[in-house]
Formats: sequence, C-alpha cells, structure tokens
Amino acid sequence: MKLLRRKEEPSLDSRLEALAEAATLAEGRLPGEAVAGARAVAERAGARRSLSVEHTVAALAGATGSGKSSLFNALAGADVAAVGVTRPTTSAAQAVVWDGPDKDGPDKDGADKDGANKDGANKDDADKDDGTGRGAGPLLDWLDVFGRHPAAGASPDFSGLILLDLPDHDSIQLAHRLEVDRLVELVDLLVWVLDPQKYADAALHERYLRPLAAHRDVMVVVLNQVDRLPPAAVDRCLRDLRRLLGEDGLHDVPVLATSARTGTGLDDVRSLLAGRVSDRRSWSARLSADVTTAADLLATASTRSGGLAGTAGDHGHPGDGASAATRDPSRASRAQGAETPVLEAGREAVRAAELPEAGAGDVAARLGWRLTVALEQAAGVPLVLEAVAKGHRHRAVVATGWPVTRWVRRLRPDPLRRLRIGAAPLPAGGVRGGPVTSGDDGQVVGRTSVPAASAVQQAQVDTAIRDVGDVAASGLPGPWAAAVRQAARARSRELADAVDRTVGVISSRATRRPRWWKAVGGLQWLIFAAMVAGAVWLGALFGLDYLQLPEPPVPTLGEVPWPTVLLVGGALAGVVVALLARLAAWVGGRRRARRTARALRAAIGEVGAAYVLQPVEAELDRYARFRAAVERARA
Ligand SMILES: Nc1nc2c(ncn2[C@@H]2O[C@H](COP(=O)(O)OP(=O)(O)OP(=O)(O)O)[C@@H](O)[C@H]2O)c(=O)[nH]1
Ligand SMILES: [Mg+2]
Repeated sequence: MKLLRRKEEPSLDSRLEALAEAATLAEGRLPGEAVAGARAVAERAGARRSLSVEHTVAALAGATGSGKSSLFNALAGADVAAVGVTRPTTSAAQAVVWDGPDKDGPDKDGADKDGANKDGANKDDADKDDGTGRGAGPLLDWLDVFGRHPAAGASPDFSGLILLDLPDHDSIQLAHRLEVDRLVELVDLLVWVLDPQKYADAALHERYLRPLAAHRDVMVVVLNQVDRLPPAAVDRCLRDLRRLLGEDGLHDVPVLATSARTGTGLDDVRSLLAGRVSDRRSWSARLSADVTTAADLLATASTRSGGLAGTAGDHGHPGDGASAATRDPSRASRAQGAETPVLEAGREAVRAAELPEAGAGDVAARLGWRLTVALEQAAGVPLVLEAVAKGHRHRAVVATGWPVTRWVRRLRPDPLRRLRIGAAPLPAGGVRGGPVTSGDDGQVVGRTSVPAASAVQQAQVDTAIRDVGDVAASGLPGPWAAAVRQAARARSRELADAVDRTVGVISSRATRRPRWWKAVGGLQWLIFAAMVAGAVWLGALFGLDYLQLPEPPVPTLGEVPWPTVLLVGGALAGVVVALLARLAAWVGGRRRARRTARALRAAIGEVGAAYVLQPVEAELDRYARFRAAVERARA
C-alpha cells in the first residue's frame, strides 16, 4: 500500500506544481476566477496533504428527506443524527469517526494519553478523549465540522473513516446550501444519497453531478428508500438513474440500492466504504480530480476567443490573430501545437503584407527591420546624418582651413552641436529631465535637440509596433493574442527616449577628429609663417629703399626674389592646401555619415528589439510554458 502511495505522490506533486505554475503564468492574462480557482486547488491540496492522509473523509450528500441522516445512523450503529419529519432536519454537518490506523502508534501510548487526558486543554486531546482518533481532529478542524461522534463499537474495516452527514443541497436555507457547497469541495469521497422521487432532480444533476464529472473516481450514488418501491420498479428506477448519470458523464460511478429503514443494501455500502478506506487513496484521487478540473478550466479560459477585460486599451483589429484563428479552425489548431506553427503563421502574415525585406531570416528580424526604419524616421536620423556630414566638413575647415580666413568659420555653429550631439557634457539629469547615458568616450549624453517626430512618423512607429504584435499573436487564442499585442505596446512610451539617447551616443562618435587634420593644420601654420616671413622681408626691403639706404643682396629663386616667393607662394599654397583639405573633408564627411547610418541602424534595431520584440517573445514564451504546464497538470 505504502509503495503504491509513494509511487503516486510525486505524480500528484508535479501536477500540483504544474497547476500552480500555470496559474502564475496566466495571471493578468486569463479571467481572474480561473486563475484563482487553480490557486485555490493548489492551496487546498497542500493543506489536505499536510493533515492526516491516513483518514478518508466521506460525506453523505443529497436532497432533504432522502435519508442521509438515517443512513448515517445506520452506518454509525447509533442514533447520532436527528432524523425528522420536519424538513429540512440537518442544519450543520456532523461527523462520526472510526479510530485511525495510528491509534495504536507510538504517539498513542498509555502515558501520553493519560497525560493528555489530565490536561484536557488541547483540542487534539479532546478528540482523543471522545475516541475520534488523533489525526481526525485537525482534519475536522480544517473542514470546520464541530459535531463529532465516535463510532459505536470497533470496526476494523472502517478504521480511518470519517463519515459526514451533510445538510440538504436543495435547501430553502441558504446556510445549508453554502455548507454543502463548501464541504463538497473538500471531502475525499462523495456519497450522493438519492430517493426514488427526486433522483432526476435537474438541480442535482446540473449543479453538482455534471460539473463533478472529473470526480467520478471519488463518487458513489446510493438510491435510498427502495423499500417504498415495488420490487419490479427498483431495477427500472436504477436503470433510469444510471442513464441519467451517464448523461452527466458519470458512467462508471457505483450505484447502490438501499433502504435505511429495512437495512437492504447497507452491507454493499459498508463493503464499498471499507474498500475505499483501506486503500487510502481517495484523498489523492480527489485532489487529482480537482487538479484536472482546474487545469481544464484554465485551458478553456485560455482558448476562449476575445480579449481579456483586464488588458484595457486592446481593441483588436479586424484581421487580428484571434479572429483569424476563430475563422480558420485549422489555423487555430495549429497554433495550439508547438511554438513553430505560431512563427510560421507569422511568416505567412509577413509575406502577405509584402514587407520590404524579402530575404531569408525569421519573422522577428523582418518585422524588426521595418520597425527600425520607422523608428529611424521618427528619431530624425536623416537630419542627424546630414548634420554628421556637415559637422565633419565644418570641423575640417576649422582645423585645416587657410589661417587667414578660418576664424570666420569658427563664428558659425557646428551643425552637430546645434542638435546637442557631441556637445559639452550636460548637467547631471540631462536636458528636459531626460535620462542621461554615457557615450563610449565617457562623455555624458542627454536628450538631443532633434525635432520631435511628426504625427505621421509617430503613426508609422505605432503601426510597425502593432504589426509586430499582430503577426506574433496570429493564430494564438484570444486572451493570449491580446496579451502578446499588449506586450508589443507595453514599452512603446519609453521607446522615443531610448532611441533618441542611442542617436546621441552613436552620432557623437562622429565628432572625433581624424589625425591628418592636425598635420594639415600644422602645415597650414608653417605655410602661413613662410608667407608672413616673406611679407616682413619685403617690408624691410621697402623700408630700406624708402630711407635711401643700400639694399642688401636678395637671393632669388630663378628670376623671382625669395621674399616674393615666400609671400605669394605662401598665400597660394595656403589656399590650395585648404581647398584640397576641404575636398578630402567632403569625401570624409560622406563616408562618416554612411558609417554613422550603419551604426545607427544596428543600434536602433537593438533598441526596437529590446523594447518591442523581446517583450513579445517573452509573452510567446510565457504562453508556451503555460500550455506545457496545463498539459502536465492535466496528465
Ligand atoms: N421508507 C423509508 N423511509 C426512510 C428511509 N430513509 C429515511 N427515511 C425517512 O425519511 C425521512 C427523512 O429522513 P432523514 O434521514 O432525516 O433525511 P435527511 O436526508 O437527513 O433529511 P435532511 O436532514 O432534511 O436533509 C425520515 O422520516 C426517515 O424515517 C428509507 O430507506 N425508507
Ligand atoms: Mg439529515
């Protein structure tokens, strides 16, 4: 027996674990009642298992007057429950307890018992006093059943049985119905006591029996008061009852015919109960059925079409995944399978939408590409790239221009810095309270001054984000499709700032000065010095001539005197070097803009992936894990 139990427990454990996991994963995605139901089952199971697993709690349930209390007394061997003619009679559940199997265990030795009796303060001990068995006390406390009676006379077959007499489920008293509903959820074994008049009562079948179809292993049906039927009618009645139970999904449930008055069939009830008590598996079978029901509920809630009330702002689209899945069942069923079909469906949708990127690559890459382009436009990347090229030229002229005129250039603003890119470190906290990021040279980068996205550009970003959500959600059942679309949008508010920061960081790299600027700048000063020397020299010669002093001999280059060569040659060389440097800077500026464009595309692509694709992938992964957990819980 123990072996059997050990073999089963891990399986129930892992199913309960899977149910709890499924509930956690479904949180915020599926209706609260299904999630709360699953949680409640997991908690209840934990509580039930921590109490006595050596006891079997069987409850007699049924309509008023069906004879529950009469049967209860007959099985207990004493008139413990009131049997009345006024209806309803039983108003609170009460229990008869047959001593548990650990009654003779080490805890129950004489000394212990005597001491406990003398104390009389402990509730368990009180239970011991009335002979209800040690493990039964806490279990009955948990069940909130306080009417407790020891069974009359020892009955080894029933050792460990706790039999409950419940009030009527169809009571005119709300308290009775609530008590029944509460205990029907908790007990290990349900014995439905029906009578020939009311066994077909729709309320019983619709409210209790049908919803408990998964609990058929822990259910027994007793047709009581058969003494009131002519013998020939008993079989007919039983056949009809079995048919009704079959319609409820309870084909294999044992059906017994009894008479509490004459004792007919009571032995059958006793031996059935004895069997269930001795194998001590009812509690785990009960929990197992609870897990199945809760997992089924989660699965049903999950496949229901339409979004979840909790995901406000999701309005869905005419062509969205949920409705597409509803329209095309084959597609929906594919989505129920592995994760790949979801992506496949996404690929189809992408192809249908004729996204510009036709090459290989998965859905995420292609949608990411489109999203990146939209984000680039919204972040003013074309403007930034123009500024990168112009800024490069501007700084090249300042560094390598003709010293005579380059100061004029200094007066003009740097096009990149005008966008606050590569500018002097910003005060901590950034500009306009925007977040601050460190550039790769340790420079602090705040929000740029690139103009905000236009309404059209913003709409393009929103569309790209929605497309990512729609494609990823296509083929998923309603609530999960809504969750995936929601995930795509979840961080869209932070997106603009993140992209802007990235633009600031990446394009600030374009302000670095090439080394040749310094060399050419130095050369320009040398040439300028030569020109100034030529001018001074000529000036000196002019002065001597003015003062009619003898002129020293002047060296010549060919026919031309050196001072003239220096002045005119220096001026010409300065201008020519400046022009050549400007040409090189023009080419360099274009190359720099191209390189920055590539770097920006990669970096903005990563921002899009982090803020849009990753949340979507995380949600898809959550759905896959949820499905796996539900399957494990249902197993
Ligand atoms: N003829 C006949 N009468 C029975 C039988 N079982 C119970 N009764 C009678 O039916 C009436 C109701 O019995 P109870 O045992 O109080 O029924 P109950 O299901 O406990 O009713 P509530 O406590 O009101 O829910 C009593 O008058 C019993 O004597 C039976 O097997 N045959
Ligand atoms: Mg009763």
